Amino acid sequence: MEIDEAREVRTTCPYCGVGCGVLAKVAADGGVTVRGDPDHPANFGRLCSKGSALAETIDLDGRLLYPEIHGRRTGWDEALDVIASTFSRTIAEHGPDAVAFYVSGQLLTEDYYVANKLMKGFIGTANIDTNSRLCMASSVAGHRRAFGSDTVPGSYEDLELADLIVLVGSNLAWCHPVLYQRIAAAREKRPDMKVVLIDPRRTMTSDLADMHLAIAPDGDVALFTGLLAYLGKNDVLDRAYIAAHTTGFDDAIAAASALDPAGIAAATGLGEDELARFYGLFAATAKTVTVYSQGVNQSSSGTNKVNAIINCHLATGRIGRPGGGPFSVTGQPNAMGGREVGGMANMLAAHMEIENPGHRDRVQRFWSAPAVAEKPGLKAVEMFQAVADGRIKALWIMATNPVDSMPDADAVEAAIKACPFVVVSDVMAKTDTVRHAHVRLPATAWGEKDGTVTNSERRISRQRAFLPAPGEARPDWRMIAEVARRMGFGEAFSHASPAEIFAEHAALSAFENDGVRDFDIGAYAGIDTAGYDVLAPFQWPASSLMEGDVQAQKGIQTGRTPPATRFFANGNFYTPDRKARFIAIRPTAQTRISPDFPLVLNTGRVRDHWHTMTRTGKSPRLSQHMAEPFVEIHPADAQHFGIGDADIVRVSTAHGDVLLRALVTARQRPGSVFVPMHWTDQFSARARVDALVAPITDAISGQPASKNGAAGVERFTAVAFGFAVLAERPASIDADYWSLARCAAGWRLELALKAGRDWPAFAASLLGADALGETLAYHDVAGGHYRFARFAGSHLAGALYLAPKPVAVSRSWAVEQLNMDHADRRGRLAIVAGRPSGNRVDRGAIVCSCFGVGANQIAEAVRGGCTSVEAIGATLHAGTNCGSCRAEIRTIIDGRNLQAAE
Ligand SMILES: Nc1nc2c(c(=O)[nH]1)N[C@H]1C(S)=C(S)[C@@H](COP(=O)(O)OP(=O)(O)OC[C@H]3O[C@@H](n4cnc5c(=O)[nH]c(N)nc54)[C@H](O)[C@@H]3O)O[C@H]1N2
Ligand SMILES: Nc1nc2c(c(=O)[nH]1)N[C@H]1C(S)=C(S)[C@@H](COP(=O)(O)OP(=O)(O)OC[C@H]3O[C@@H](n4cnc5c(=O)[nH]c(N)nc54)[C@H](O)[C@@H]3O)O[C@H]1N2
Ligand code: SF4
Ligand SMILES: [Mo]
Repeated sequence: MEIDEAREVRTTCPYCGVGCGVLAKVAADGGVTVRGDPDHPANFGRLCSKGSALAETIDLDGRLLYPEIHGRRTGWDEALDVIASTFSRTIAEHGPDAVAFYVSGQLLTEDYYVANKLMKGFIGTANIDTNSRLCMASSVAGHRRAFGSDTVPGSYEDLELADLIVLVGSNLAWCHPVLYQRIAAAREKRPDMKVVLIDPRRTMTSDLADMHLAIAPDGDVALFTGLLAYLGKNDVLDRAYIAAHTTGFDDAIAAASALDPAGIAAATGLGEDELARFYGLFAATAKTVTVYSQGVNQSSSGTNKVNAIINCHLATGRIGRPGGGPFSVTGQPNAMGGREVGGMANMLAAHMEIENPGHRDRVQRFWSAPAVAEKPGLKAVEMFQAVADGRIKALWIMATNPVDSMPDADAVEAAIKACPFVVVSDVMAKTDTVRHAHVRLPATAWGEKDGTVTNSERRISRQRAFLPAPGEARPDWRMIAEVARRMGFGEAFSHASPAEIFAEHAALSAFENDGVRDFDIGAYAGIDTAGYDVLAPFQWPASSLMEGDVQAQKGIQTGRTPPATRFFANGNFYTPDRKARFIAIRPTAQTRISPDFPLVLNTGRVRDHWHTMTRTGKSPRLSQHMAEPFVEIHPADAQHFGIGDADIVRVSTAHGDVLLRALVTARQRPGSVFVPMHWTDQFSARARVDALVAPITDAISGQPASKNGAAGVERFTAVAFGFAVLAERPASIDADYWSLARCAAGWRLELALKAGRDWPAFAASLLGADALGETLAYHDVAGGHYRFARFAGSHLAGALYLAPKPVAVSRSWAVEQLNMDHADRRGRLAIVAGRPSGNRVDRGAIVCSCFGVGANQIAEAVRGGCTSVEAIGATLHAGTNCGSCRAEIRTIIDGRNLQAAE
């Protein structure tokens, strides 16, 4: 690929479903810079902390660069031949249901389209499922039940136009930060706008909320059926809309009236007065958007939660209107694109239904396919169970890391290990899943590949390459098409470029559509390579009848914003009678705790890490915010279980156990603990949270209930705690608990050990033993303290601090020492002492990752008179770039003010 060094390339962020536009530039020295695209209608120039740090994640360190068979480097031909022949032989011997693909919402639409076409149309089974099953399946199922199609009705603009935003099970401040910022900016202009947050935890998103309802786990069905009953009782209904465009209202109201206010209060864990306030606010505010995410989807009642929310919007006619509607925000950059191509086991391409013979026939004719799958395939959890019991004998995993992210992850790992043939395509050489692959295929990564993604508001944007493919890495679609060709399906997989695949996808969306299917981008069916190269972000629908609009959408390139599209303000749903369905739902209790496992286990995300950390774990900036796997526990529970802040805790369930750092905080709901999903065996000794999660799923959507498990906690009795900074990553770490994180000039390491060691030998195993370098050590045998530092010339090669209690050394200070010159002996002694000497400040835990500003500096500025986030920004720069840390800065200011008032 030719790279034009002077040019900024317009592309799209590869992280969350907000789908922000990014401008990437490669300098003459190869250095990459990124900034937000001011013309992209998702972000208008903003980027969050993860997007801003993209340039730190694209080095080739740890990349998989060549195909491998059984760990041996090989050529593409051999690898592809082995895959094609093994899949063909397995199908011939055991039938098409004996093979499967497990794919990802991080594939580009073109990759996803080809994978789905091969499996459903040519291999002839629907055994292709995706990590979107763990993510969006309940929203898809809820949409299809209510609307007859998987349609997100609204647009981001609605978040700015609303008078009330209800955030349900969504930590928007950390997981969709640019949407959060758009809401914050809108509210600055219109202070009357209200925000309600419904989450068992008081997350950073509560910073924006006028009301936080700390709901009991899975209390949402009771809350929203209660709301529907309230709307009915108080006659806050749009009767004309209900009559003209819906069916099933009476049954839904009858079911919703099952609980009286006291029953709703009991089921939701909320007070009757707060419930009345929330219901009153919802009833009184016509322009309401209800945004929901994994607190809704990842539940055994996930689909019912979605429909309980949609019922309230249908009853009030608040759907498809500017500032009004239910809004399922998507997680992955291409969760929506995957749904469009039908990448789930129970869907067909272009929003058609696998159970519908007419749809199957249409897709079969369009593809000239030999064998379109006739029944839904296995959903993710069932798929890995089928791998475990031998029904699936050949598996291809693409762009996802199920050994870490699937529930009952140890069982999933065992299934993959036992499977006769496993292919993994990934960008990294070492992940917890890649390590078990028989064939490893190197994929091109973000910045190296071309294609499209669809964001939460149905906006399709281009990802564009600005870097050459490294080693022999190839785009995913090409690997799949090559295997298809070798299996004898060459004609249907002869695409020469992603542009050709996109054109085919667009043509299928319009094929015999006539307005009966929501997903229609027929206006792009004739797109050629030149058109694809300059394709501006556009929202669907964009049918061939809307060519004029397509011209208008090109306005983006010239800075004009295209009009937002919305569905359903005037009905026209995609059910046979074009009416929406109310779903009659009765709340059911979902308590899983027991005397052995007395706490609710809730799992989710942190601000600066992405999933299994294969990319964000490379960024020193992003790795400083939360540098360790942790368990959030309420002070009352911590006291009850004898756990102190910063202790190591063993969290266990019926499925497995992990070791995590205790983070005692009143923001956590009593009776529940929260564990982030990000840490893997690559970064910690034993912190894969999905090893704890039961494979319980929603009966309708098949989505795992990853947020309401049952767990026990126990203090891990360590004789020694340790902290180290290291210039090089150690080859192995012999400790019961360890956790590694990248920092600017190396690594930082946390340790805990059950038994003592020969400490000098232990230090040498971590820091190496360069005979030429200088070492300084301090050993207080009686007190149990040992400190060790090794220098290479005037540089610090590493420092290790061991203590009988959690080590109190300032992390941010120690990390900085790796960067500094230590010719001065006093400075060297200060390192062994673990204390900043004279002029070196301790910044404290890093809050602002863009400018590396720590909590101590912010607290100091507050003491010095800064009373607002703006004042902190003016003094320290913190919070003035991406803005992702502004809520945390405000929390520090409020905390200080509280202390001052006491
Ligand atoms: N920083 C960051 N951002 C991301 C990602 C990432 O890995 N890191 N991943 C992306 C992806 S793929 C996704 S799917 C999204 C997810 O985005 P979110 O859904 O916002 O993130 P989570 O942290 O999984 O869960 C959200 C909240 O649900 C709450 N919750 C738990 N149980 C319940 C319940 O019963 N009811 C209610 N109402 N709430 C409950 C949790 O306490 C948690 O705060 O984020 C995307 N953005
Ligand atoms: N307990 C618990 N578990 C969860 C969740 C939770 O909240 N709690 N959330 C669930 C949700 S919502 C999601 S979305 C999943 C996410 O879970 P995963 O999909 O397993 O997580 P990622 O780390 O994003 O994995 C993506 C993989 O693809 C690789 N990759 C990156 N780019 C490319 C590419 O272009 N091509 C190829 N072939 N590979 C690439 C990366 O290196 C990485 O190994 O986790 C789910 N699991
Ligand atoms: S909000 Fe952040 S992570 Fe999400 S797309 Fe935008 S820049 Fe990327
Ligand atoms: Mo997700």
